[in-house]
Amino acid sequence: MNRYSIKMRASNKEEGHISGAEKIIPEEELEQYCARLLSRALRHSKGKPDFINLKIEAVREEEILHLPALEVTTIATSTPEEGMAVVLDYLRRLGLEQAGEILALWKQSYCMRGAMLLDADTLRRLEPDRDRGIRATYMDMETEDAEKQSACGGKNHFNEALVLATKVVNHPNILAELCISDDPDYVTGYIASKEFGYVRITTLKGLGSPLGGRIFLFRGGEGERDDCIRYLQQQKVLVHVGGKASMPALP
Ligand code: PML
Ligand code: MG
Repeated sequence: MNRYSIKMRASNKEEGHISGAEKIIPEEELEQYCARLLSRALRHSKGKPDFINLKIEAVREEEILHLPALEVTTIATSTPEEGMAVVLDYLRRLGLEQAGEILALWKQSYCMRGAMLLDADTLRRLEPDRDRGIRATYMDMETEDAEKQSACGGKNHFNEALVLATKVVNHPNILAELCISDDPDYVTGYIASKEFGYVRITTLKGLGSPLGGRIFLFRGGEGERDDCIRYLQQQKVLVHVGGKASMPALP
């Protein structure tokens, strides 16, 4: 099957970044998805874009890594403090003694476009560009059409985050991912790892706060870091919900 990667990003001079999304879809759905992503860019609550970029690239089947979606658990919390205590507990389950220090560093990711890549042991930041951070990209969810289309109509925080987290924590040198949304109306966040899957925490920040960011916790050497960054930014991944299959071997 011929597939294409589509990436959309929209911005304007007042707001800066307004909206972004990506898909990996069969050729016959390309025109339909371009129209949907354009519509998403044009109708965003943050404002009207004065710049929209649609990037379309062919993807060969053999380039795609197929992964089963992480198992999802939801933990109900009613305050950000309770939510943070849950994250702390899961970090400790991973044997990370500096869990408190890791939580304190999370704030540094709030103004970044991508995620912080943090050495879980030395707590050294490993991103080559600290403002940009590391952007995990080239990934999508493989589901029945109806579900996928509804997910594409507007932003579906949960689906998009599950896809991203599944890709990220499947790299052998990533221990976990931590995420707080930067959407002021969205207070659910998560911690994900291969050990315990995707743990949704229903309140991880205060309503109305635009502050959010991601940390990818890394363990490994210099060469592994470069390989990990290449995987996060370039490996094409399709995440299967309720199924499993893996084509190219994991890096
Ligand atoms: C974002 O893209 O703003 C992050 C979304 C986090 C989703 C958490 C969830 O609903 O499970
Ligand atoms: Mg966001």
